[in-house]
Amino acid sequence: PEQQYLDLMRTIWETGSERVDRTGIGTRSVCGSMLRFDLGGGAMPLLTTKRVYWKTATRELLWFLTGSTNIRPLVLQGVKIWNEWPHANYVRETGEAISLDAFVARIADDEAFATRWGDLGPVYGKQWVDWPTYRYRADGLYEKGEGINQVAAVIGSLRTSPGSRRHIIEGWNVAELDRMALPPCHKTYQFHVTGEGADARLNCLLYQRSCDVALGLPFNLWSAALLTRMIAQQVGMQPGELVWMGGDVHLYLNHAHLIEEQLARQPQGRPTLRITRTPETIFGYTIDDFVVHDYTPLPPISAPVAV
Ligand code: THF
Repeated sequence: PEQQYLDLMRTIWETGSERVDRTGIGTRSVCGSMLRFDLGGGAMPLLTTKRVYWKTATRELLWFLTGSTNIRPLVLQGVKIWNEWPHANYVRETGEAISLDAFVARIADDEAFATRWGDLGPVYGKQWVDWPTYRYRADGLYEKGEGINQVAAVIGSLRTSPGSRRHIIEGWNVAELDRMALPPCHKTYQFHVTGEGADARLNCLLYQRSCDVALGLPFNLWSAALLTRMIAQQVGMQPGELVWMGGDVHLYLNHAHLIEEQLARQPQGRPTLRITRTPETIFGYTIDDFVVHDYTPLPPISAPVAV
């Protein structure tokens, strides 16, 4: 299964079209790609050709499910993956030349500062569990309605009408894109059920509009598979297949050392995930509920994230 990832990486590196992207770093990019992973038997798309910090990715997913869009809860858990964006925003808006580390320390120490400067806008967490709605009044104006919890709704629809073709969690709220630090990359999750009763299997198709194959995709695959496992557990189904589809699928030019090193490595066995407890709801999981077995990856390969 991991070979698909390595093949994709090689294809982009060897044949991708080179261009300058939003970040100014430059990428090699292809349009459209698909990966498929069987999640049966506890299998997870967890790369072994470099160490992937699956607990970090798991904490991020649990943070999405809380509805939070502020980096502070992540910072307090030592998760650094979203820090660059609020830092860049702070430096741009205030002109203060504060280092990333000093900025992050302030987010941790000063709650009011974090409230003002640690928010990413209405990103994943907000859209997943509290998508805004509007109630139109008789006079033609409208007021704010109840938010929609898409995750809870999908769990409900999987239980009541498993054969539905509308089991969708959508992050791309067109009206709010301009207030997001970054519009969603992994934007649409569609769930699909095959088989019935005790044999029912939950499949997930993720459409990702933009994909940083070297840094982001290992996290994105883990998280999508984990979300599928959690939802399957909640609705009493077996995990089926994860189908990943990418739109602009790219490698950053400053990740060359990572790419060359990783492509020279061989996959190391088949890691599995055990979920040790079934919480009452999808919102009740904690980091300690997840145990990974048989994960003996090759060493991490660090590379800078493009902001
Ligand atoms: N922007 C870009 N350019 N790439 C991305 O992967 C990305 N994301 C999220 C939003 N914007 C993105 C942020 N997710 C790492 C991993 C995921 C991220 C951001 C950064 C990262 O640096 N990973 C390192 C270290 C991990 C750690 O220190 O815990 C790694 O080696 O994996 C993709 O959705």
